[in-house]
Amino acid sequence: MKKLLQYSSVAIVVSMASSALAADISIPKNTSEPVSIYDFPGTYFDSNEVRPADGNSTTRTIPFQIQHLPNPNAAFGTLGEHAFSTVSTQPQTPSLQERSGCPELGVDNAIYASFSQPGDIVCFSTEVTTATKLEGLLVNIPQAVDYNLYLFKLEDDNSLTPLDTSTATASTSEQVVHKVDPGAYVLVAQSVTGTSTDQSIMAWFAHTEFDALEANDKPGQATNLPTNGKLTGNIDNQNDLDYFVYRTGDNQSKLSFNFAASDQFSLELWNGAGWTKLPNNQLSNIDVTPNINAIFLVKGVQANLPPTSSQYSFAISDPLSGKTFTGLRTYNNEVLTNLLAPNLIEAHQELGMSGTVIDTNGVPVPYGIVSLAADNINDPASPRSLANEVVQADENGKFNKVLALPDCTGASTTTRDNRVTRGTATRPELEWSISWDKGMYTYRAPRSSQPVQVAFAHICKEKIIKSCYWDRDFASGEDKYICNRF
Ligand SMILES: [Ca+2]
Ligand SMILES: [Ca+2]
Repeated sequence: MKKLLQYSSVAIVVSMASSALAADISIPKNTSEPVSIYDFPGTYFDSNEVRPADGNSTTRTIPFQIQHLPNPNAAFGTLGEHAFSTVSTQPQTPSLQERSGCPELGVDNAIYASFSQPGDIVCFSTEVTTATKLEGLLVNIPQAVDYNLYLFKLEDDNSLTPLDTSTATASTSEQVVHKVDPGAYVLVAQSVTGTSTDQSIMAWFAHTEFDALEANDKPGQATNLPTNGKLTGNIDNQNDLDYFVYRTGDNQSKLSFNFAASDQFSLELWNGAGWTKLPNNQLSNIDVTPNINAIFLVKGVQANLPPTSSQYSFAISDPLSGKTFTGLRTYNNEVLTNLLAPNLIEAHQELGMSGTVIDTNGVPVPYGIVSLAADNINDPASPRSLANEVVQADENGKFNKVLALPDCTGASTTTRDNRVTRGTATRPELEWSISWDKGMYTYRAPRSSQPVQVAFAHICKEKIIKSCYWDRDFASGEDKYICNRF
């Protein structure tokens, strides 16, 4: 029953409470230090509501009866009967306990664990049948001792693959979390230094209603946020913590985000010494420096926990990372003749400009900054500004803004008829005199190498100068062509 773990370096004898069973289990010796939130610099957000760094060390309550480990010999007694059966010719499938050296204990169970000397191990195993976020806890760790906690997958060849480790040195609790597929898993607690007669409590939990971003319950498991994007998640149990890390880019100076959630959810930002509470359902734009990690934490509000079916949405971006656009639509809703030229937008006082701003990867930029402009280009060498607006897109990178255009007199005057060939009294042929300026509208993203620029007609005045129609004299049967000039 030799178990070889990845990175195995030291073999340690497993000894379980009242156990005659022993197996050699190798604990990975040189596991990397757990990622601590203290390793991260802070990000400043202007707020008075800051929670101290250690305010998160809530005492974990175990919501079920704590057992003593079952006697492992019982399993062998059962096996012995089968082994001596003369009827059975089937090879016996080894039990989880035989395969792992650790007694079986279903998820959502807790036991008392005690260690008589450094090196002692307490462990148990289980079979998981559905995809689950598996959480292991070791709590009530006495003062002046150091215990560690490990979660393993028990492979088909009975080797153990480490999934998560918790090796804090001066903590009263250790936690391991991993999202697992159906299979066999083993939770191992080991005494590292010190001895105590006090019992600790060891438990594991199966959380099945987890979101796609799990497992991210510890800083070292933080979900990487995209430069630009929107994520949704939930709180899958009262102790669920969702850590997120946002890495700012080489040239990034601004960070925009919005946490769309009910007041049953809470979003915090690590400031280097504590957790700053951030507002829900409010767009925030903050200053950042390039190449830093901003750490966000989503929690359920303990006094008013959200159900697992309730979602939060977190949109975040570098608002100055827009490169170009998709779905541009420029429009005018005024009543104008549109007689100057096909496909030429005419605008008198209003020019609507809309689209989606996207980054170099083609991803929409939530809250992306976009510059919209309209210019008079009667003299193309010296454009004159008609309107200029900087707008911020919505959480999907979409924007829609109507620019207000000023009055004008018109450098060009064009005469056009209204495309009616044989006018009637109710639908006469009209001749329009249109005074207008040459205009150019511009969509510009912060990282545009070339802005989108299109000509339009800035209409100053449209006036009917002649109206003609055919009028029938029913007495004579003659048609008369009648024109009015204005
Ligand atoms: Ca979650
Ligand atoms: Ca989580």
